[in-house]
Amino acid sequence: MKIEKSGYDVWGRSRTNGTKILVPPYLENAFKDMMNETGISIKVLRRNIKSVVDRSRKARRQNTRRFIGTSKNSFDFDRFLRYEEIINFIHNLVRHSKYAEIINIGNSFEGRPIIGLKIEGSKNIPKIFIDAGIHAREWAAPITALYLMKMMVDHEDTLHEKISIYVIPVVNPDGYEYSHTVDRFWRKTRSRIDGTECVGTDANRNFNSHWAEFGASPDPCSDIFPGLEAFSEPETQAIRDTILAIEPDLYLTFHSYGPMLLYPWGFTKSLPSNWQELDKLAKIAAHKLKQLNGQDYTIGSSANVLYLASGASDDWAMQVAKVPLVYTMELPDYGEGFITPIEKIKPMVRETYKAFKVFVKYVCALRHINCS
Ligand code: 0X9
Ligand code: ZN
Repeated sequence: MKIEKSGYDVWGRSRTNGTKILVPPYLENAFKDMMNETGISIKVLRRNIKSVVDRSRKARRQNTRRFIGTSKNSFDFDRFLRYEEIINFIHNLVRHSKYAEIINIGNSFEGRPIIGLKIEGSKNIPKIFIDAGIHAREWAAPITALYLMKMMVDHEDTLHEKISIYVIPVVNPDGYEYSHTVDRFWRKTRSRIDGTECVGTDANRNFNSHWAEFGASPDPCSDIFPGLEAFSEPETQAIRDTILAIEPDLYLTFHSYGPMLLYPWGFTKSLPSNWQELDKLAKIAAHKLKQLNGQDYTIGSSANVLYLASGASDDWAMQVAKVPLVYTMELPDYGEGFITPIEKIKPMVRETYKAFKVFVKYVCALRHINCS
């Protein structure tokens, strides 16, 4: 039986750590029977995930303070933000910056603007493009992107005219909002197609690189439905067009959960020609990630350390857009998968910033620029 089709929710699937599956209560017995029959051993990690969701909701309410319209530092990374708050956060940063500008790269299926921040210098300096929130429920990703934006603005005098950085913190705002308001574990976009009640496409299967070949399901109800065709989603079109226009030296896409620092390919276990460079740089970044809070990032190509899955933004960026350095960063799991405890936000974003600085330094050094 295809697990993706059936009301089960596959969370993390790893060659080394097994697969975590969210089983709805009404399927518990059927699931146990199925695993018994196939001889797969199971371990119940948590009986009632709703209690975890409720707890994190309560914490969010408690930490909701008014920061809109005040100084750029008033949001203290002590809760997750709704999309409107994220937009306000970005506007605030720009208001307090000399160089940062808002970028609007398109609209989501439901019409939300997909916005971000850039600090752009002259043509011949290195460029980094970062996105987050392709997957709705992975809230660790957008909050990390916001922190990087804040740090960029804080250090803008050093960065300006040395490197251009572009950050889109929520690629899939419709899904992100839906994961706040209706279904905490929503993954896909919220696009509708004729002939099915099922909603959404997995944006990270919708890119035109071996589209729909691996790790995808033709069932629109599946969480890994790649869409009816490549780039069917306005969100992936926006990322495609932006990457093609910028031609970055490095593309970093934030997901959760890992911790893993993945490089292409996801469509084959073969490695890209520059895998040694990718691996070496990832190891330097992982060293920094470990230094601060002891996080142990797994490094490798997606297909080798995670699973075969094609049509993802990272593969497309390297294969089609010819971005030389590409990573998917799966931010850490703190025991509850996609529910990052709010007290872990600060350690997570701070350690990620350390790794980000490694990437900045590296792409600058390639062009003999000192960005530290
Ligand atoms: O499956 C994904 O899209 C990513 N993992 S997640 O749990 N965040 O959904 C991993 C994508 C890795 N890259 C490729 N397979 N190309
Ligand atoms: Zn993801």
